[in-house]
Amino acid sequence: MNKNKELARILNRIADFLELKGDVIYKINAYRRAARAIESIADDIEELARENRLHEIPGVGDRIAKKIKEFLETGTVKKYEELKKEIPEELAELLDIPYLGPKTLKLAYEKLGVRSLDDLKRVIEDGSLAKLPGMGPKKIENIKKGMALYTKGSDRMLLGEALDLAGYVLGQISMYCDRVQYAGSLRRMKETVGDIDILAVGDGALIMDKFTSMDRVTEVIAKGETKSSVLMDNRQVDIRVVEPHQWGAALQYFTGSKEHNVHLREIAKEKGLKINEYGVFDVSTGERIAGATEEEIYGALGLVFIPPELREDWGEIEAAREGKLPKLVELSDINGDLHVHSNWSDGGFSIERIAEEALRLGYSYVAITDHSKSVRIANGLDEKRLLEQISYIDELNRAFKDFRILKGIEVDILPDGSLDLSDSALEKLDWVVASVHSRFGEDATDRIVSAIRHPCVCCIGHPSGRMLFQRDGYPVDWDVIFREAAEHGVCLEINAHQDRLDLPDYLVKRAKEYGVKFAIGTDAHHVGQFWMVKLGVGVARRGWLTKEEVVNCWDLDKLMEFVVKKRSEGKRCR
Ligand code: DGT
Ligand code: CA
Ligand code: CA
Ligand code: ZN
Repeated sequence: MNKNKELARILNRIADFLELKGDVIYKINAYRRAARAIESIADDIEELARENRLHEIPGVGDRIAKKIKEFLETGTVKKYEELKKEIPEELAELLDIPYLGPKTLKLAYEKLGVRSLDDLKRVIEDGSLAKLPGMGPKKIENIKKGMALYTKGSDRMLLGEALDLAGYVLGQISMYCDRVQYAGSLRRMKETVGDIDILAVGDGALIMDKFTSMDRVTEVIAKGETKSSVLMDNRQVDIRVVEPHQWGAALQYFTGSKEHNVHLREIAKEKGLKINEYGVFDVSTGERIAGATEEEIYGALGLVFIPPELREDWGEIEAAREGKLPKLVELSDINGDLHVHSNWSDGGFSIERIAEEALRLGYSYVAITDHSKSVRIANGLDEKRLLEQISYIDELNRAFKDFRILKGIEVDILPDGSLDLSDSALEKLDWVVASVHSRFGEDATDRIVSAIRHPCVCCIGHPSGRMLFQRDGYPVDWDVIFREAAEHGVCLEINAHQDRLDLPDYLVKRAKEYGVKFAIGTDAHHVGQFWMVKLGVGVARRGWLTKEEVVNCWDLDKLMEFVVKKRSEGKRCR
């Protein structure tokens, strides 16, 4: 486990323990916020500490900075060790189960002696949990749902996590390989990844030695001449060494998906060919006709090259045969980030620092979209502070040429569908993201439709509300939302944060059919999180999007025209 993750885990555990003890909520949230930031920043925590920059991390004040230093010096945190003695660790782990709050868990622990997942299953099945005060059938149903999510979640990892692991492995072994690349669901940029599949060409014995002796390896599951598997951070990483003339065939086969490959095999069969991880062969003569590159493989089947993100058998093979594959959006097409939080709400960085980072990335704009007032734990902006922020940004913008900080907000969509700030305030902004942050159990269609019809709204933030491994989204009639968004010229966000990836890929593809436009936003709370835009582009590509359909590939003028048009048409409709 790397240092950032290990530290984040400890801080989260402290929060869990405090929660079980019923400590005050602001203290608990402080640990969680710091943990979240540390886990997702690209910077190495040791380096930040060495450079005396710990305070730049959101949520890290003096108290937590002290704990971080303690951890870096001693490998642990005293407070954590003390708490561990008071509360069984296994119990704290159960707090990771969605929909199972600390109050319920505490009760179950004290009254029914629940200390483990098995205990919890037992008290649900024998009905004793349902008999505790405050427990109803709905609550029990939710806990069951949470347990299913929890057990499902634990054997897969987030895409961001997988990229990090694979990046580490390639960094360790690429100098010993003639060729090396990751395949599998990771290459397809799937939102979660089971295990990591790596392919290499070169001296097998040497590569296997280096691969199995990397620092972060905790267990060698298998070590052979052409295939090995190890565990790192409790995740499996497989490697295969192949011959150069098989490279394309192996890469194609192990990239998958299985469904895509099955369909390809059918096509091969129709043509009297056979396809496997070694190549494409003529069945009647046994002659090998392709294998060195993926282009060759697809070509032999009468298809153009299909980008990995499309290989799900969602129609890409038919499209490739007809020459109708879309030209997919690329990371280099992105001109700006449209969802960023500053230290005016719950972000860790000043607007100046965010602008500096956006410039460094070559962006032409960045939207500051802090929370609005009803999101209290995030220190959301009321009208007065928003107006202050607006003049502040106007001032900063004077210094730039060919770059603009967009005045924005992530305004809350209230339960009745109205927005958390007045029209007169919203009209002063360049970019308004409207998001649902409450009542996740209730159908949100009407709320979102009201927001779409509001003249000032440019974008619906994290439209489904789901959090990977944590909670399902609220129920929504997607066809209604897609139709309305297309009709009123409102973007749906592809929230690129690794915990969200919302709108999910398959819904992006469906929405595209309605003519909806999309905005990719990282939801960064720290400049070290801007890299997640890559994940958002992955989702966009999996949803078959071109750069014309992603508004942050547009230049600033075109983007602002889109906003102005929506605003004037929206007003006419009212
Ligand atoms: P994951 O690891 O669960 O996120 O998903 P993948 O897609 O990486 O699946 P994995 O690791 O089991 O296998 C990697 C690729 O190998 C998979 O995408 C396609 C190929 N593959 C594995 N098993 C089969 C199979 O039974 N038939 C075919 N045609 N391909 C397979
Ligand atoms: Ca895999
Ligand atoms: Ca695998
Ligand atoms: Zn939000």
